[in-house]
Amino acid sequence: MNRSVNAAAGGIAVDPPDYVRHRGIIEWVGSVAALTRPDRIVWADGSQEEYDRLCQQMVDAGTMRRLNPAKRPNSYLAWSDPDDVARVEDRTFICSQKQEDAGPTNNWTEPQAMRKTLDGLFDGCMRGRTLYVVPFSMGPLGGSISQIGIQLTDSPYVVVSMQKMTRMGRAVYDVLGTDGRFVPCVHSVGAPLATGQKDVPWPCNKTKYIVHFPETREIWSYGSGYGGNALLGKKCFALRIASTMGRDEGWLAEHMLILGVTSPQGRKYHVAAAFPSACGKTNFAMLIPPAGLAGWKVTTIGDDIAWVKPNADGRWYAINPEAGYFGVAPGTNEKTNKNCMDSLSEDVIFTNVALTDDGDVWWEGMTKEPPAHLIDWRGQDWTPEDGKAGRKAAHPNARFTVSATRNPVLDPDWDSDDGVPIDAFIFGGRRSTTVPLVTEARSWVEGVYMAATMGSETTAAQAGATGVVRRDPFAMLPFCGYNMAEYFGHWLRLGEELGAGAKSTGVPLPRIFCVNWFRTDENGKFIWPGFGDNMRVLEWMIGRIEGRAGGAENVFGVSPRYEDLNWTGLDFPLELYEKIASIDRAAWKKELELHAEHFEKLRNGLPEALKQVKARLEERIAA
Ligand code: SAT
Ligand code: MN
Repeated sequence: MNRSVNAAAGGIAVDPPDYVRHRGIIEWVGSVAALTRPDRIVWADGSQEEYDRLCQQMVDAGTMRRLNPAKRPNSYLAWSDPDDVARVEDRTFICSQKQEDAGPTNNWTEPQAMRKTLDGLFDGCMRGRTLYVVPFSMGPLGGSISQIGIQLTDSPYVVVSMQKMTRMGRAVYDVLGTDGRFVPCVHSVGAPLATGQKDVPWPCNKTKYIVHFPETREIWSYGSGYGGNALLGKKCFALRIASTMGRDEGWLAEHMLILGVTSPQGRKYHVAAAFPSACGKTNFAMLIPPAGLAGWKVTTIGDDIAWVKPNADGRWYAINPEAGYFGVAPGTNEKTNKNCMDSLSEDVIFTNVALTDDGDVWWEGMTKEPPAHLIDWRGQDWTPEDGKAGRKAAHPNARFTVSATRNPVLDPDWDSDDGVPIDAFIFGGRRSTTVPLVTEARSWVEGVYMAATMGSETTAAQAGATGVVRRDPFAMLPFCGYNMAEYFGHWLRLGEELGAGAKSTGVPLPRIFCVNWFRTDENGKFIWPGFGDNMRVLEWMIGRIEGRAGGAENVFGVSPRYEDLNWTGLDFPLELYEKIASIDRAAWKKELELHAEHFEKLRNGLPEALKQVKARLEERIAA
């Protein structure tokens, strides 16, 4: 068998290990090797030995440095190319057969034309490099909601990152057997090496393409080694391809954290919450309740992505398809997220943070006072004077990559095969004005409307300008693999189906809440303390679910009055609360005009029910 495959691979030895019995995979690897021409093929097995060996290899090559083992055991720091620091949304494509299936929010190219472009780019692109075959499971191996992918990559940084971020390794082939379904993911940094050419620490290419073929469930990524551009299990598979699978198969792939919250009475609930990138999902998922709310407990199931499946028992079960966290480092500290800092004490890959003189890491916001001297993420000397002049020591989108099992508040069910039942969905954008602290939707349709019209100010997680308000429906704008209007319809339909089913099962639909932690005062300072104090909002939500928390109806739904929130241990006077809870009619008139523009853009296939909600809101605001 190997000989014919090797011939098909253009003479490169494919040599699959004995435990790979899936002919389709072997042939596919051969065909990609024939196109990309790597020097060799390595079948990654996910072992510790492999991880250590690749890290050592990258240390030798200058891609990573080992941190001081006395300070940060088994940890590494990588600095990327300054042009490869975030997801590239304008280089991300959904290549469905028909343009209307990608919809107006996605870049689209006709699939045959894109394949031609990719063939050109990938032709010989791995010369001088190793092609790694990386098998991974999104979700527990063999779990009822899980899916399998195989990533081919010429980046060892990606291989070790995938080992932290997914269930990666040879056991995946046992689940696949001889013919199991997998999503093929092809990735190259796009930097072939001529014979004798010296490599650079972070190879990448100015030309970047992050391409999805939703009908054939394929991913091709070229030119970047960073984050969601390169760790293809994450946004490309678990959101863009999986959202399309979910549309076809009746489930949801969402940009949501999942947390467990246990009341002082010992009742446990599960909440899934959607926020755009770099808006504190990891902090919310690891929240430590403030002293005044002792007795409440929050545990993490996931920090970025949720796959949610309605079940015959009338409930919605969710898993975290990932196995690690690729979180934003800047701003994280012992106060804002102690659990996260504890997770980062050892066995971490840091990217684009600063290096201290004693071989540890530092980033803006990690400590009040910066160290007297650092090497910044570009490898240059840095002192607090540079900081005052506005030069950051860590890139604002600097990240840590760490296994979920390092999290001290990891939920005992985080790895459960069938997921956890969801009691509420939360949607939150980053808005310095207009949107109040928290509102509960009156109905499923109004909740879907809130999520569908959500706006958020952009962050460093995406290349381009920051702080610009854009519509980011369901926090899925860069991640929905099909027509956004149709996606709204999918949410409405699932709600209808389960809502109808609720009559027989007696299980109500999950509640929908909309939140905004980010209102600012005249000086641009956040008014709401956020972080642990978000527990106050969570407590109110649980109170609503249990039917005991009060609230007042406004134009959008139900929000807590000042007295409906638990203020124990926090000095937050009514006049401040009014600043973050108020609804300014003039601002909302403007906001609804933006909703109108947004709906106009999405008019093809926009569900009638959402237009009706909008008309009702306009009437209420005018009244
Ligand atoms: O770079 S990632 O896409 O993985 C992170 C994010 O934007 O949420
Ligand atoms: Mn994310």
